[in-house]
This record gives sequence, structure tokens and C-alpha cells, in this order.
Amino acid sequence: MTRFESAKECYRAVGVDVEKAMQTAANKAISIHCWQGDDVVGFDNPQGGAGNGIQTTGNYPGRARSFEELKADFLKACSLIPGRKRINLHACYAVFSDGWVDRDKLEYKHFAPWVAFAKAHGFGIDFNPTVFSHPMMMDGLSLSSPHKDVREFWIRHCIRCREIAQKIGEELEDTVLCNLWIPDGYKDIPSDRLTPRLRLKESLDRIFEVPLPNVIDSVESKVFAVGVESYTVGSNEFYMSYAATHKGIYNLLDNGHYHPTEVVSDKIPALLPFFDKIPLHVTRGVRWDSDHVVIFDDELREIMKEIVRNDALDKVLIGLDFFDASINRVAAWVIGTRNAQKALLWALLQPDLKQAQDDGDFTYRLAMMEEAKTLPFGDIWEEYCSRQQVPVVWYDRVKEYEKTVLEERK
Ligand code: RNT
Ligand code: ZN
Repeated sequence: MTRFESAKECYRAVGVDVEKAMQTAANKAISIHCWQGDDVVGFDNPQGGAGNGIQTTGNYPGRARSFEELKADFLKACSLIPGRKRINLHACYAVFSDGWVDRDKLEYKHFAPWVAFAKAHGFGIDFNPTVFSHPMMMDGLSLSSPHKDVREFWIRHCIRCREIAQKIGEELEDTVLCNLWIPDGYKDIPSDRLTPRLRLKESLDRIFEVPLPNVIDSVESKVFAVGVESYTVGSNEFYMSYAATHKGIYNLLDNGHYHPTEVVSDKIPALLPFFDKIPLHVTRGVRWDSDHVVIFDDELREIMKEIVRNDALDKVLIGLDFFDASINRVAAWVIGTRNAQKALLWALLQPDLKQAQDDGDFTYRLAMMEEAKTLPFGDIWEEYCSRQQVPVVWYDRVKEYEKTVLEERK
């Protein structure tokens, strides 16, 4: 008997169908954020980089500096990651083949090269307006700005982004998540907390006025950021209420965007009774919203368990959002995305203990949960990787790519 066959037996003994779990995992796409590859710089302002409260730290050599380099690195990472993939794009990754335009003038043609790339490799695409790192961020405000011209600029940008997302969806015969996050807020105690929110609400109403069939719209809240410590316009309560009162607009949960003892794993089943879609940004905050590379930790497994055991694989859109420039960026993609895949498969392999809870048998519930932790998961994961034609041991391949490709980028 191979190690895989014997592991399968162990799972069968606790009522888990390993073959079914592997199949389900292979069919659930994970949306991989393009911005890990270049430190959230993008192509529309090479001097730029993350600003307005988001920050990449580190200067590991080999950052992708162009569309060609980013595609190559993304493909390298994907060759080492099992499962279906989507590519999560930001508007600042527009490809300017015939001249630069500002963000309020972007068109589908600036993303057509990404669509060709996605088609060639069987990726889906998700999209995001880029409302940061730009001169029109006035006093750190965009859609909630007191200045009409600032608000109008960003409204135009967001409407264009939704239209681009719609066209991408048509081209790929798919739906495209178009997620809006804005950094608006104040460093110090506001003298007015309401008016900026009223202005943001008005801006959102304009942006979402026209429903688009291939677009899933979402809004992403946040607690605070560096330089935005006292007040965030787009807070959890604000966007949750907005989504709840606007059909077709969803509330995206980024697990770095809540107070440290709040968990997204509990928010998913709290939203499921009300929403038919829950988009996620899976990240890892260390002490704050630091966007460290996702690891195979308790909360990641708990998030995946909630998705799986509530039959919510079609409702929860799993996207990643981390950026680390202090380690090999391709490796960061591989580590974080493999961990998301791994946690998904792990969740699919957990014994069903719902009945024990309803029976009031909390002793059995805890005993089985704990025993399940040491089932031979590694053997199943290895088999899953081989079936998906990706290596179990991948590190040397990234190291080789670093030597031959990344180190040449001087
Ligand atoms: C920022 C948000 C947002 C960004 C990306 C780049 O705190 O998490 O999702 O990370 O849009
Ligand atoms: Zn996010």
C-alpha cells in the first residue's frame, strides 16, 4: 500500500471521502493578486508605489518592472501552485501600448493584453479601481473629498473600471469581481465624522448606478492605516450597511482589516444568511494590517472550514492580498497561494461534526476536532500536487529562476 492509499484509509475511517475532497479543491479558483510581483507599483506611475496607508517594505532584488516581467514571474509562480487560478488586477496595471492616459480615461484596450494572457493560460480575471498613489488623492481623500473635482475624478475612474471589468467578463464569458477599496480617512481626531461618509455614499450611488451583468461589485472596509489612525470613512459599519441596502453590491472581507481579536472565519457565517456572495482578501496581519505572506495557520484553516462546511464554495470568492518585498517575490506568491490551496484541501478533509453539536455532545466535538489535526494530511497534499502536475518540493525551482532571471534585472 502506498502512503497515499494508507492515508486515504485513515480518512475513510472518520467518514471522509478523499477523492471527492481533492476534486472539489481542484475546481475552486483562487484569485491571485498581481501586486505581490512588483510591490504594488503598477505601470502607470513607475516612480509611484504603494501610498496612502499601504506599504511594502524590503528591497529584495528582482522586482518585476514591466508587463512582460510581471507575466513571466506570475507564470513561474503558477507552475508551482496547484488548482484553478484567477488573476486579480488593479487599474494601475494598465498596459499603455499607444501612450499614457490618466486613471479617469482608462479603457478596455489597456487591459486587452491581460485578457489575452488570461485566455492563453486559462485564468479568470478580477479587477480593482486604483484609488491611491496618485496626485488626485487630496489630503488623503478621494470619493469622500470635500472638493467636487476630486470626487468627480475618482467617480469617473471607478465607473471606467466597472466598464472595463464588464468587458473583461464578456471576453472571458465569466463574471469579474470589481472591488473598491479607498484609503480615505484622517490621521487625527476628526471634527466631523458624518459629512465625509455622506459624500462617500453619494459617490458610491453614482458609481454603481448602472448594473452590469458580468460584474460582481464589492466594497472593502478597513479600521485604520499608518497615517490614517483616527478615522476611516469606509468603515465596517458603513460598507456593511451600504451592501445590505444595495442589491448586487457586496461587502468584501479582508482579514487584516478588523480589530485583532475579531475573526473573518466568524464573519462569513454571519453574512451567509444575508448575502449570496462574500468576496475575501486573505492576508496575514502581524500586529496590524501588515499584509504578510499567508501561512498555514489556525485562522486560515478556520476560514476555509467555514466556507466548506457551509457549502459556500460558490458564494465565497477567495482572493489573496499580501505583499512582501523582503523575500523572493515569486516565492512569496508560491508560499501564500499554496497555503490557501492547502488550507482549502485540509478543510475539505475534516470530519463533519455538526450533528455532535446539535446533540449537545461537546466532548465528542472537541475530541474529534483535535484528533483530526494529526490525520496524515501531508500524504494527501503530496498526491494532490502530483495529480495537479506541480512539484511537492518547489524551492529549488524558484532559486533557479532567481539566478537565471531575477538577478539579471539590474
Ligand atoms: C488595503 C486593502 C486593499 C489593497 C489592494 C492593493 O489595505 O487591503 O485591498 O491591499 O487593493
Ligand atoms: Zn485588501
